[in-house]
Formats: sequence, structure tokens, C-alpha cells
Amino acid sequence: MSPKENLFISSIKKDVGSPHPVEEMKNRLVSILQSFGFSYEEGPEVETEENNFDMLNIHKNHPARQMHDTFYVENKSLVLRTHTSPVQIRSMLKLKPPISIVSAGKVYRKDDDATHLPMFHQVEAICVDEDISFANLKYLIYEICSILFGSNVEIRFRPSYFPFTEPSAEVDIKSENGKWLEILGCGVVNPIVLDNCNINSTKFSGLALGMGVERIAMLLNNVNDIRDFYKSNLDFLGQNK
Ligand code: 2NL
Repeated sequence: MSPKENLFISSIKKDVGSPHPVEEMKNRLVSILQSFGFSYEEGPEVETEENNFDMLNIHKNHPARQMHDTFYVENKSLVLRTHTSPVQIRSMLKLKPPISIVSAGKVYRKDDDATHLPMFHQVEAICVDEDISFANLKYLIYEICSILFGSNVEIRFRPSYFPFTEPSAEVDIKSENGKWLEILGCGVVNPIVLDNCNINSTKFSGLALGMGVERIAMLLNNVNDIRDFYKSNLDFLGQNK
């Protein structure tokens, strides 16, 4: 190649790739939880109904289990996992407390609009130990929110309901225009779930939280339509810098 050709080639603009914003946010959330001592665990995306629902105290007649909410696999008792909680179920069956696990990955629900997709990402964390309470969970969540949204972030805990936690809460942060925005769900692990995993619920307590990765990425990047993440628009994805 002549020096002149070489000069020409080196002046061609090259597109450099970069991590997808959802992948980046997922990794960031996992790192934050790892910095608090949680260990990363993975599990399969095709799960048994038992791990995805029964073990989590989600009964057979619960609306989430219906055909129009959950993707069932070939009429078997298998589903595309609807949350990453079965990863923690597998860990609790495998390990002895104290346990601190963070899980992350793709989850599937029959949803499709500006704020919901049939596939989205979740990050969940669970801690099982003696002498821990909702106060420890509040502290952890406050610290996570300070890292993500700044040290002067205002948060509130709103009572909520999940079959797998009792009590349960949803956490909101106060936005710049004073509106409260939901960012995660959490609670004290229902003793029924600990017993299902052969953990003595009279001795141990569990604390859990779960968040939607796209939802946090939308809040932090001022994205209003979740579908924008999956349109492969390189300008939007920041891959055409
Ligand atoms: C949400 C709420 C949550 C959990 C996830 C959990 C897992 C086990 C036992 C008990 Cl194995 N709880 N996970 C608990 C509360 C809330 O997620 O809004 N996620 C996007």
C-alpha cells in the first residue's frame, strides 16, 4: 500500500461500538450491589413453574400465572421466567445462610406498550441472615439511591403487596419537578418462601429488592418510550459517536 493510500484509508470515519445502554445499566446496578457484598448468580431463562411461581408463594390461581400474562413453553410445566427471583430460589436451595445474592438478566411477560415490553431486564438482590430487619433494607436502598441519583436524593417507601414478601414496599424518588417516580420494589422475604427453601424461618430473616433495568435507564437518561432501547437506532444508542 502506498503512503498516499494509507493516508486515505486512515481518514475514513470508523464507527466504534459501545455497550448497549441497558446492558451498561444492568452491569452498573450489579456492581453497586457487589460493592455491598452481594455475590452474582445466574440461572436459566426457561424455568420450571415450581421455581418461578410455587416456591415464591404465587398460587395456582394467581393472575400472573395466566396464559395471557406468562409465556408457557410447549404446554409443559415450563415458563419463560417472569422475574429473576428463581435464581435466588436456586441459590437458597443450594447454599446455607448467611446468603447475599444479586441476580440480573432477561425476563419475559406478555406486555407491550410505551412502558412495558415482552422482554425486559431485572436486577434483584436477596440477603438471608439472623437479626436483620426492614431497617437494614431501608439503609441499603437509601445508599443505592444516593449512588444512582445523588447524595441529596429524596426517597419514600410506599406500602405494597407481593406474594413473596411481607411486609412489601415500593420505593419512589422525588424528581426535579417534584413528582414521585417509582424505582423499585422490596420487602422482607415471606417466611413461607424461606421454609419452601428449607431455611428455618424462625431463626433467619430475608430481605429482598427487585428493579427493572430499563425503568432506571429511562429515568436516568430521560427516555420516555421503553421501545426506543430496542429500535437499533445507532444515534439513540450512542454507538455512532
Ligand atoms: C419489582 C419488585 C421484587 C423481590 C423482588 C424476591 C425474591 C425472592 C424472595 C422474595 Cl427469592 N423476594 N424478590 C422482592 C420484592 C420485590 O421486585 O418491582 N421488580 C421490578
